[in-house]
Order: sequence, then structure tokens, then C-alpha cells
Amino acid sequence: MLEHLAKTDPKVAEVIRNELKRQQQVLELIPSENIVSPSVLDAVGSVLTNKYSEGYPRKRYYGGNEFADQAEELAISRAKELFGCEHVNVQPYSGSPANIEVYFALLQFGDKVMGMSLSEGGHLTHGHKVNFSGRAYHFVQYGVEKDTELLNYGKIEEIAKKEQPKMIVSGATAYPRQIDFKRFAEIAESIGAISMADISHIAGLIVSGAHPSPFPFTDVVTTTTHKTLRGPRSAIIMCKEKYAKPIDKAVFPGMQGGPHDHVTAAKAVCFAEALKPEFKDYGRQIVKNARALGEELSSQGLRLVTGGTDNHLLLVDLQPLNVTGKQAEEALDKANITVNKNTIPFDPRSPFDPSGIRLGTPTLTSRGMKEKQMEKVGELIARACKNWNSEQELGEVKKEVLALCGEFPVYEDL
Ligand code: DSN
Repeated sequence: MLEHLAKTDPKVAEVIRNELKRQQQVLELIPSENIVSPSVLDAVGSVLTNKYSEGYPRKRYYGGNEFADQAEELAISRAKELFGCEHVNVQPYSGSPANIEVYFALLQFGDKVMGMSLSEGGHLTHGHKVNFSGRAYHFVQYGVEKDTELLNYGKIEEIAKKEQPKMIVSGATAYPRQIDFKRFAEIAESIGAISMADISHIAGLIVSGAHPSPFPFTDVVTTTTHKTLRGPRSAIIMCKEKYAKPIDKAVFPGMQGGPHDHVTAAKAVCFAEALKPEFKDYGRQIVKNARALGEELSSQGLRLVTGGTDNHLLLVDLQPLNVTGKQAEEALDKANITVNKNTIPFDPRSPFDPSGIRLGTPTLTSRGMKEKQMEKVGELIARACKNWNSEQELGEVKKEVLALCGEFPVYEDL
């Protein structure tokens, strides 16, 4: 790897080599990350990056698009087969632009929309006040219940009936339980609103049958391709045929210029990989691993928001340990365990140093780890959190982390 770069730009080559080493030597538990296949890396690093293809297959504004068309058509047909959607646009650059493109396509500025609040598990683009979504549209935010920390669909329905939004957005980035997309679609339909599901975090679980699908009832579905789906850093928008035209127009020329053809090709590769039977085993193992990790953490005295998980992630409330999210994240970093600090619902602390950490199993599952290893990982996480200010103890944990990483190597040929 990097044979050319190493000669022409050793500084950047070194940065990349160090990042490779980091990925090989840490237990990566950020739930929105994963390890793509060497084939996805090949496509992302390919000559398709040189091409301009504004427009859509066979309707481009530039010549020379025979092969870019083929890449995009492969991505489209594979995405349709994978998700069972009527229409798909594979050009969005990433998840945030994809969501904004949906709003731009189907709403007028100032329209009322409902979305889950970031502080209770949603996403910036689901209406946070500092985000374009919250500035350009009138978002009404829903959250979880204080006692159960779960979505209350009856309450969401009540808010929808009272507020009469034009669109209801479902989906989350820090909600460890299943989302009832059918219920969301029914609520939207009952008030004549458009239903939109952002399945970015759980797309890989959905195509594996490890989480219920938002298809066929949801009007518009967005997903990133780089989380549980294990593809390149990008996104797609899927929708019912009746929304195809405005969605396509909003992506190009509404928001974007030329699509990133190299990434489109990598998305096609990722979809083909996710269509293989073994991907179903992978998705199911992610959930089994998250459950096993949660059980170990609970038995070590850590409190899990909602008491456990149905998906790929866990939200840990560190308050009983008297350690903050920031302190835990930094301590775990020293022990080569990568997590992110995260607010918990109704967090008394600030997002810069919240009360929780968010953990996910997609990357460790890609490395081949199973329930047995999750027990060990849980034990190491608990040990590091409890001893967050002991350099010596964190050093001991790091030794065990390195040994475990050595047993489950990644990118050995790079
Ligand atoms: N930043 C992503 C996450 O970590 O959940 C969502 O965009």
C-alpha cells in the first residue's frame, strides 16, 4: 500500500500508515464506524475520482461517462435489490446532505417537521437549532420518556396530531432499542404527513433481518453507507416512486454538483457484499455481540440506558461510577479502547462533558469477535472506567487490549 505516496509525500504517507496501525491496535467501539473491505478501498482509491458526471446515467452534462454510468447503474440496481425500495438516488455525498436534500425536495422553508431531539438520541439534521435543518424549517422535537428512556409512540402521535407537521422524521444515532418504523409511517399517514426514516445507524441490521425494515410503508428513507452497512463514507436516498422526481432534482442540480463516481463504485461494491448470505450472519452477530457486551457491563455495575440493547449500540450512564463521559473517553483512549462521550437522555451535564459514553459492536464484529470476546471487552471497559485516573491500571488494560487485537488482525495485507 502507498508505494507511490511514500515516495512523493512521505509525510502524508506516514499519517496514513499511523492511522492504519491505530485501527489495527485499538478496540474500536464507536457505533457509527466500521472496517471496509479491501475491495471497497480499491474502488474509493480508483481513477473514477477523476471524472465529472453531473446529471444522471445517460443524461449527463459531460462526455466520457460510459463507465461512470455503469458504476452508477450497478449501485442503483444493487441498492434496489438489497433494500427492496422503489427508487434510489445514489449520489448524496454523505448522510447530512442526504437529509437536507430530502427536506429541500419535499418541503418549503419554514414548514413544520417533527424529528427526534439530538440530546435524547436523534441527529443534528433532525432539527437541531444550530443545524441548517433547524434554521430553515420549523422543527418540533420529540424525545424519550424520562422513566423508561424509550420512545412513547402514543405521545409522538399526540404531538403529531396537535402540531400537524408536514413531515415526520424517525431514526436515531444514540437509541439502543428497535424503532417501530411502521408505527411512525401510520402516524404520519393519519395526519397526511410524509414519513421519512433515517436508518443510517442500522441499515446493515435491516438488510440482515436483525431489525425491522422501514419498507415498504415509509415514504422516504435515507441511509449512510459507512456504518453497519460497511461501505464507503457516503449516503443514498430511497423513496416511493411518486417522490422520485423531486428527490432527484433536489440532489442534482438542487444541492450538489458532480457525483463522486469513485465512491458510487464503492457503494456498488458494498451493496454486492451486503447481498451475500454471510452478511446476514454478520448483522445478526453485531446484535448478539452488543447484547453480550451489555450483559457484561451490567454485571460490572455499569448502568445501561433503557437497561440494554436491541441493536448495535449501548449507551452507558457513568453517573453511578462518579466518572464523566469525557474522563472515561480519555481514559479508554489511553487503554487503546476507542469510544465517544455522549449525552444520556435528560443529562444534567453538558454535551462537551456529558454523563455517558456510546459503544457499538460493528467494527469488532467485522474483526471476527464474538460473544466470548465481548465478555472480555466489557470487563476491560469497566476496569478502565473504574480506574480512569490510574495510569498504571490503564497501562495494564492496554496490554490486554493489544493481545486481543493481535488475535483478531485487520488489514494484514496492507
Ligand atoms: N456522527 C454520526 C454518529 O456518530 O452517529 C452520525 O452522523
